[in-house]
Amino acid sequence: MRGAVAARCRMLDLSGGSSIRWVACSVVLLALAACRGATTSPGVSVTCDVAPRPPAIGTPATVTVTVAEDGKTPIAGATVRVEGNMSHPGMEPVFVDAREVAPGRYSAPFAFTMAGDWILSVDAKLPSGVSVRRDVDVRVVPSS
Ligand SMILES: [Cu+2]
Repeated sequence: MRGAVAARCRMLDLSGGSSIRWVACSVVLLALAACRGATTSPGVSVTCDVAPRPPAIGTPATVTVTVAEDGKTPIAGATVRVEGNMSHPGMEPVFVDAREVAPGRYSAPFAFTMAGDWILSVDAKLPSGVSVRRDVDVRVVPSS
C-alpha cells in the first residue's frame, strides 16, 4: 500500500512538480498516516528497533526486528524484509533482508541515505505462511 503511494508520488513528481501536485501528494500521505502500524495477525507481535538511537548519516545503523507470539514466545524461521522510505516523495526506497541472529530475532545493517523522517516497513513472513507487517517512524539526524 505504501509502495503504491510512493509510486504515485513519484509519478506526480515526474509529471511536472507544480505546487498543487505536491499538495495533493501530501494529503495522500497524511491520510495514510492514520492507518499505519497495524499488524495483520492477532497474537503475533512485530517490534522494530534501530541502533544507534537516533541513527545518524555516516554512522552504520542496525535494524533489529523481534517476532513473537502472544508477546513472548519467539517465532523462529520467519523471512523478514525491511523497506525504508522517507516521508517525502521522490526518493528511492531502501530494501534489506534481515538475518535471524537468535530465535525470533532478526537483524540487518541499514544504510539511511538522507537525514529526516523515515518510515521503516517491516514485513515478516512467518513459517505458517502468514505475513505480518508493521510500519515504524524513524527520525534520522545529520552527521555530526
Ligand atoms: Cu529524503
